[in-house]
Amino acid sequence: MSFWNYFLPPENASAHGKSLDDLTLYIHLLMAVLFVGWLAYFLIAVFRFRSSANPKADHTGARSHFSTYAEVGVAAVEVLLLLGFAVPLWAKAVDQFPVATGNPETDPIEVQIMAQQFAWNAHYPGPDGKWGKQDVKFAGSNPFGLDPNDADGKDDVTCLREPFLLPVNREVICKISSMDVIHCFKLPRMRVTQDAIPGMTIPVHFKPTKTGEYMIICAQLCGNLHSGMKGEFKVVTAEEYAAWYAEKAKSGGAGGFE
Ligand SMILES: [Cu+2]
Repeated sequence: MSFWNYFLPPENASAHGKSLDDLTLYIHLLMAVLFVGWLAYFLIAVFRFRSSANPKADHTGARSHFSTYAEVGVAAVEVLLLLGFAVPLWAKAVDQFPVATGNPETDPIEVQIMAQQFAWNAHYPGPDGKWGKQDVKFAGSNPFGLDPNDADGKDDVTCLREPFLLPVNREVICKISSMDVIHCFKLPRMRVTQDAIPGMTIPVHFKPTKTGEYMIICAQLCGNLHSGMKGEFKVVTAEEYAAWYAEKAKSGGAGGFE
């Protein structure tokens, strides 16, 4: 690893990650320009208004209206950036949320992610595509509150405190929730960060573009073992994923929580 890698984010492995990395770079460049500009202005002011050249204080100050016009100009540019770019781009990003079309080969993979002190759990609907019934009264036996007697839940795939798998080059929707306190589902190499809030289910989507093993970290201080709240998931080929999913559907499932 080179010296500069310590200052850079980990290598991107998702489809949308490049745009986020570019945005981070542009913001840093803009900040660098502002830093140099303001520093230059500060040095000019310190030199020009030094006490030896201005022995007597000037109580009137600036006489032109330039600063007022500059303020109005800056405000106008900011309104343009917000209404002309930020709001439309955000609306476009929201519209790009992947939707299922009924094709099991290409539909987005949906995974429910349940955070708990201090681990990560994943839940898939299983080969029947139907989520098992969930109720808080079953949360004592499993973090998802899966009903052990529900037929739809028998083939559900659950990964409790163990790595889960995702296929490469396919949209994934993670539905994030928490069973105790506020955590944060952070996948550094997927450029995904979403708070996990008890009582809420918040979807995030991404598309992994490289196979490999990836880390989940908790990005909200959530208790005394927060720093150890790590999880893992693997991005594999479509075939490996299908084989794992079929195998897991046999052994996992809500029936196992009786
Ligand atoms: Cu946490």
